[in-house]
Amino acid sequence: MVVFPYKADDPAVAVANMATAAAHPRVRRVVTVGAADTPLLERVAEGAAEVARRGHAVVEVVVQERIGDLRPGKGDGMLTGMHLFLDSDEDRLHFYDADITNFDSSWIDGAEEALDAGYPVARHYFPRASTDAMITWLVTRPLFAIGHPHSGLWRIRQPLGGELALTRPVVEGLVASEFVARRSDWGIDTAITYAVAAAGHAVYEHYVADGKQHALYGSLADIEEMVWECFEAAADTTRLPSPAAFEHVLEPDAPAPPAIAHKVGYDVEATIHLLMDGWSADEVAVAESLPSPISGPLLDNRTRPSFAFLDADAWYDVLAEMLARYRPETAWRRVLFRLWAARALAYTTTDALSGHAEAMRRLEATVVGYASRSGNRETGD
Ligand code: GDX
Ligand code: MG
Repeated sequence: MVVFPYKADDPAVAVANMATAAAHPRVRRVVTVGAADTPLLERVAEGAAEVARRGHAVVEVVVQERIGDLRPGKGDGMLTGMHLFLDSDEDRLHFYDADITNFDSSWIDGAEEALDAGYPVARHYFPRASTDAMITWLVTRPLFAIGHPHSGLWRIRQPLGGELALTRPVVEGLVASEFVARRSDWGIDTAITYAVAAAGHAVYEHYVADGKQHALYGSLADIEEMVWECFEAAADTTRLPSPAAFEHVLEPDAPAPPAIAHKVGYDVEATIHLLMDGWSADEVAVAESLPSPISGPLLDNRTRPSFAFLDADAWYDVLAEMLARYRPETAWRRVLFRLWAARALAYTTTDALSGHAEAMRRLEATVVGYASRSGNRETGD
């Protein structure tokens, strides 16, 4: 069974992806789970009816249920997909984002091969521009490394990836997990990654050499909600037990194709304005409550751009402070977003200028360094 969570993407792309999945010989059921407030879902449903007439698979479009207790978002979409799967007699569940424009049968094949080989979890990973995936690189993997330094959790390459395949027992465990079942927002991917590792399942990461082509965002403001929801989910895992050792197979990667290596991930100038504009009194108060090496240069942004202070070491300190003090309230969320945007700018104007391969090497080395720094602190080394 293949599930596509869907919100406001191009309906033609979503329908084409449903058709690709429905034509796959292994696929018996394809479901697009739409957000409740998306008028475009009707267009997807019309296209899906046509796909259903042509192929062997059952093809459906449904509106997501209210399952979690956070913002109703992609998480409710994926959880609805999991419930439908458990109510069916299918034995494997694949998820793919609905907006992938280079989705073909090889994505399903790659995951099926890993499941055939006995892995209960297959995840796709792929080359990305060095300034893309700034939540993965600056939030999720660092927080996993800081919170669970001795676990393999932080080694998972794309812990936020929406492309993965799971066997039935894995889905049963996820639906039964309170931590996962409440995650109706962007935190769902983080929760799934953590819960799969915590359950001890072997994870196979399949490499898609061509990368994933999908709808791009304009400025980093478009993913502000994603930043804090992914932060909150990852921060919550730091209060849970560290996963014990689990098998993790990583298919070897390859140099990024030129189109990806040379792509700029976001608009730098627009992001500088995000950092500087619209400080509320509450945000200033939150920023002032942080230690002075962070609060001083951060608050300078009220009069001039200031982000060079956030090198990798300073970012570790910010994350550690945030883990200790953060509250899921507007002012904290806004300050977290500003700090994250500042760190993204600092990285983009230094490490990212050294070429794709070197920038990726430094990003990976930073995560490894965070795990040793946190691990050494725990053992008092
Ligand atoms: N049902 C439902 N409900 N689907 C949703 C909703 C929602 O409220 N919001 C988004 N989606 C769908 C969307 O249509 C797409 O198929 C998928 O979820 C991902 O959303 P998209 O807007 O394409 O996000 P983006 O920026 O491509 O993020 C993906 O990569 C991130 C990352 O790796 O950094 C996505 O898989 C994220 O979960 C992930 O954090
Ligand atoms: Mg997308």
